[in-house]
Amino acid sequence: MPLFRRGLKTRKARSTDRLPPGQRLVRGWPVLHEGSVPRFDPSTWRLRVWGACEAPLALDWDAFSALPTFETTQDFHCVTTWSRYDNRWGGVSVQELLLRAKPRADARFVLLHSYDGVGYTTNLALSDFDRRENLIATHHDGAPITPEHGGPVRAVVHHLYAWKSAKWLSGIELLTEDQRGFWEVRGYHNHADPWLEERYSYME
Ligand SMILES: Nc1nc2c(c(=O)[nH]1)N[C@H]1C(S)=C(S)[C@@H](COP(=O)(O)O)O[C@H]1N2
Ligand SMILES: [Mo]
Repeated sequence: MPLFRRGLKTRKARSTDRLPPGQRLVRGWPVLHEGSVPRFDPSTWRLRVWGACEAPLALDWDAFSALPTFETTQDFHCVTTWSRYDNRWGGVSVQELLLRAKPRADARFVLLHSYDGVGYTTNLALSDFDRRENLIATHHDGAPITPEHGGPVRAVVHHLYAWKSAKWLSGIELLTEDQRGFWEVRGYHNHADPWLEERYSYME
């Protein structure tokens, strides 16, 4: 039995509902990452999908750029407590790639790999990654994603804290067993749902 009748919900309550607990809204777009911004070389970059899949991929820039794209507007929540509303992302659907790579029936997890100097990785359940609104993004608010924001290609998984959205993406590894990524082995939560405030690993 709900404590309050639905009809009593105010407009203010509805907009507050958009901000996950412990977060604050920012107007700009902070830049956050470990290490320095890597140089992108279109002649050597590949987007690889490998591991527990039937048709591993190694797409070069031209092949990746030829894939169908879509746009979606989403909020972005960083575990350091800033949230940015209405990010208009453009890029390739994660599902578009997975359709081609054909994950095996026993694939249950993914580890995303970046081509930066720290070897950033982040892990997700395949069910969190394989969602229609997730992207391998190339555009933000209509413009190509800048290098400091992970351009030209980054992951975007908006329903989890933003550290799951790997910048400078070069690899998607399909796994049968979960394998913690860069922050997940350094005390951050394995799942990272901002609505449940899954910030740190001691909360697991
Ligand atoms: N390769 C890489 N990706 C990364 C990070 C990083 O350090 N390295 N930081 C993550 C974190 S903690 C956040 S909040 C977002 C920040 O994205 P932005 O800098 O575009 O706002 O990128 C995520 N992706
Ligand atoms: Mo973050």
